[in-house]
Amino acid sequence: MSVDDNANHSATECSANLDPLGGRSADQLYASEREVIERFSFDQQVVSVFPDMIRRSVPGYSSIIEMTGVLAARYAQPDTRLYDLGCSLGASSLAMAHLVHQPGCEIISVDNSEPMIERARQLIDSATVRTPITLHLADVQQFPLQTASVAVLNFTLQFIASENRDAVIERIAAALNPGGILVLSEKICFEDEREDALQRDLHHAFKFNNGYSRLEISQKRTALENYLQPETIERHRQRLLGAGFKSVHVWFHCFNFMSLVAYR
Ligand code: GEK
Repeated sequence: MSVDDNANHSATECSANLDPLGGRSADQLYASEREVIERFSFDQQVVSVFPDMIRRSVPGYSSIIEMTGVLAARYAQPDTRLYDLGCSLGASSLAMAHLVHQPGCEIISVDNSEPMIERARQLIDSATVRTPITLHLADVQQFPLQTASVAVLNFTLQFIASENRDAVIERIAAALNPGGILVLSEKICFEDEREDALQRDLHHAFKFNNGYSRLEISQKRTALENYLQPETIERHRQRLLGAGFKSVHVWFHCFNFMSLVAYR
């Protein structure tokens, strides 16, 4: 069954939108028909509904965040940095901060959206954590990286222009100590066209099931076109190995979303 087979479902039906970041606003940004659909941007409107939006749009989002903390707790090395690049409201940072117990660690969280960082600051200031978090408003493509044991790119690389992705991964590889890891989570595409179409349709069914209407799904897809650019798992693997990571292990995969660990 395709998502188009169920026409009467709408975002307003989704009232259970509590989330680990404390956001309670339902995402209805694309619920009304828009004459002009501008490119998606991480602005104040998006920030105000972001926890609900990402949870209802990314299969396995909560597990990926939780396991980012579990992975960081295993691979963090004393007196090193842990980077959360494209941190949004700091979900991955908080997951790491709760679980990382190694002494002298610091979590450095970077995002280039000012409203995101402002809201993240409020959430992080009100949390009690084991490992401190420092927030930076900056572009991850320029942000200087120092000696680290863990780097996280949870759904961020997909928003960086394809031609700049090698450089971002190379800089992360250079900053990571031997034994360190990169957690990379991304929306992906498939070489085979039919497989690609099927996985995209299943993702739309997931969103539909989470209360997004066909109109919302279609308008959001238009807003993300040419901005969120997915790549195949193979392309990611080649880039990571080319940058000097020793091995790459996909630990989560659902439809056209995956998360991998790259070992330095
Ligand atoms: C989470 N990791 O909750 N430099 C810095 N930040 C950027 C850049 C850039 N060049 N490009 C995009 N961003 C988070 C979710 S959301 C994913 C990450 C999504 C930021 C952008 O401002 C946004 O906050 C984030 O990357 C992507 O686990 O919304 O699909």
